[in-house]
Amino acid sequence: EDGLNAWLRYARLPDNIIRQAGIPSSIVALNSTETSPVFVAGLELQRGIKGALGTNLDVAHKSNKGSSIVVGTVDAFTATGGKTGAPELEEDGFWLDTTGKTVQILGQNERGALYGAFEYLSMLAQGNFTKVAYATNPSASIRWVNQWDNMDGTIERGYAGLSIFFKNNTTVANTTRVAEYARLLASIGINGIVVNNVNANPILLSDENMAGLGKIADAMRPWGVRVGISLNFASPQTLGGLPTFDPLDKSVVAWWHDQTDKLYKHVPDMAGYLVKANSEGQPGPITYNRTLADGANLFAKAVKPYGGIVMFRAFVYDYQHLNESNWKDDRANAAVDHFRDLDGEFDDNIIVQVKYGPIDFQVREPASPLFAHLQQTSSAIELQVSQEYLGQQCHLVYLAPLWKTILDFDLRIDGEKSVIGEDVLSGKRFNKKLSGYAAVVNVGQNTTWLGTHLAMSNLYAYGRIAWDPTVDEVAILQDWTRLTYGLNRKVLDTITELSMQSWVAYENYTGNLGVQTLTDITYNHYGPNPQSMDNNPWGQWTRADSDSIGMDRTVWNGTGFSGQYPSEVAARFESIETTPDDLLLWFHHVPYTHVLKSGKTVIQHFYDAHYDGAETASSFPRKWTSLKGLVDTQRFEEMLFRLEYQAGHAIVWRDSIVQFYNNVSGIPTAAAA
Ligand code: BDP
Repeated sequence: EDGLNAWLRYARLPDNIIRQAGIPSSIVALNSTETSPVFVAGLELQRGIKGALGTNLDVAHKSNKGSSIVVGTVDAFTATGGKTGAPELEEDGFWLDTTGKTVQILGQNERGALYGAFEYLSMLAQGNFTKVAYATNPSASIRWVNQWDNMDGTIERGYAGLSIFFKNNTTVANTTRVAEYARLLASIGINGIVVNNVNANPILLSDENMAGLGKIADAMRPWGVRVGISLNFASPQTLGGLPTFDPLDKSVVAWWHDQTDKLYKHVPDMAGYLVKANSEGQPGPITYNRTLADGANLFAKAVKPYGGIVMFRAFVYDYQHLNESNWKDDRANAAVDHFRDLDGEFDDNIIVQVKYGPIDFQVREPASPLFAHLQQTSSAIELQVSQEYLGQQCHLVYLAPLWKTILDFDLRIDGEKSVIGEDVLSGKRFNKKLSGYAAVVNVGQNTTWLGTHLAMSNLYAYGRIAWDPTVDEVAILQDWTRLTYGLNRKVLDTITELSMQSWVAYENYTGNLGVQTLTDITYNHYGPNPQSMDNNPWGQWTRADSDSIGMDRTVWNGTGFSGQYPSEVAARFESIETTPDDLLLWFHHVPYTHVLKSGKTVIQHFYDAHYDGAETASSFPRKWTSLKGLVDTQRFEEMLFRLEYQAGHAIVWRDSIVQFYNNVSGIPTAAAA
């Protein structure tokens, strides 16, 4: 198996399990045209049941007398006289009832019905025939992925080959993989995708490419996935030939409205725009002394008549002006500094998209404090399924536990419970309809989608978490494992063990105590390079010297970052005593000999953790080898190759970091002393 079917394999279940299934004898997809999600849901049910249970069911479009699996909207079902226990559902939600003669899969809308079909199939494919009757609604309305695909077909921070969307500065003619990707996304409840890189090329707005976007949207629409695009702020000038791209200039406003009108002719249900402005060399409104809100509102007004939205990124910082020798300089402050005073200035169809931590997808970061400042503005979190700083899919790192540290974090805004996933991103805390999730997912042409088989648990987990951030990270990992590798207990236990150890191990061998991932920061973000973590213009600094290490981000003595949190949280991080060990060096600058809560010194923790992490990674190939014969040969061999590589690279990491800090501090390890 080459991985192309990911978790939608529908592999035949063992006969003794199939015998317990008791599946109705037909499928009814209510009121559906051939490109509608309900029709697609009917075909998917047919495909999945044939695959997992070996039974061929017809798909009809009207209710019949016999027992059936009915999929459709609640409205369509009740309009034909159907009786259901479904409660009032929210957008994209569904009701699944397998208790009666008829299995009811009823969505609030067609997309919800499709999600219900996938959920039912997920149960069947895991050999779970329990009778259930429940409704489920997504935690948030925005559940998107962002591709960082370039128009020439390369992918920024992509580790799985070339783009499935673009080639030679235009869109691909064959959209087979695009549709297959949409199917994967739909199966985990993702309802939107931005197809091009945030570092956007204006050429996407050529007539030919707009037509191509139309084809991409056509391929994804049946799966309920709406397409959006990233914009380059300077396009009116670089593509449109105007003398300016000032967002308040009338000709610029007219140009963007015109482009938007044209786009909606090709993609009538376009989800909207994603904008990276005034960051890392990208143009933006600040160039003209306009505010970020002025810039965002321009696009918001253009898409508003079409029901579109604007995802405006909070990842705004100006690396040219960061200065490591200025003790107070701190890139972590940038997002709140830029957006704090703009709360209330954004149109209501704008969502500020905030990276989970204040720096940049590091192995450990505190949650972004910006969520506490966006009270009148909608917000979404940006996660990264692509493991840019986290081993680039050459290392197994199951990311759900990392994401949960952020999503489960209580910001205590105004002294009230304000858990990021449950309260803030759900829109409940500040009463927002638009809010949610975006994840950078750089799938490519490789048949494994992400470059390696086990990395796909991250994509799966992302969708499940965006649907319900309170979900258990082990439970979803195990659903994924059964769907991807079958029901064997040993396979399940081994993949669970490896995955659940993987983030901890990676943190141990790459950067401890909140010091950040000690990787090469200059460009490729891969492999150990602790010396690059100081004296660089990107503001990712450890501030290590011969006696001490860590960024002092306190208000009383440091960069003031801890003061960006609501008072209860700020007080906790302000003091060394109440800062947890795993974020100590994020918030404080301490001697290497500082004693942690664990009783170890900082430097000894560094040494030990690097040995522990490398040791754990070195056990991965051995444990995986025990699955020989239980996992098909191709996926077994390809994964073993990666895990062996990881075990070796973890030693490179261990020795580089240990030696580096041994040289810098002059302190031998306790074992050597
Ligand atoms: C950094 C990446 C860079 C992205 C940037 C962003 O290294 O390639 O363009 O984030 O998110 O992590 O805009």
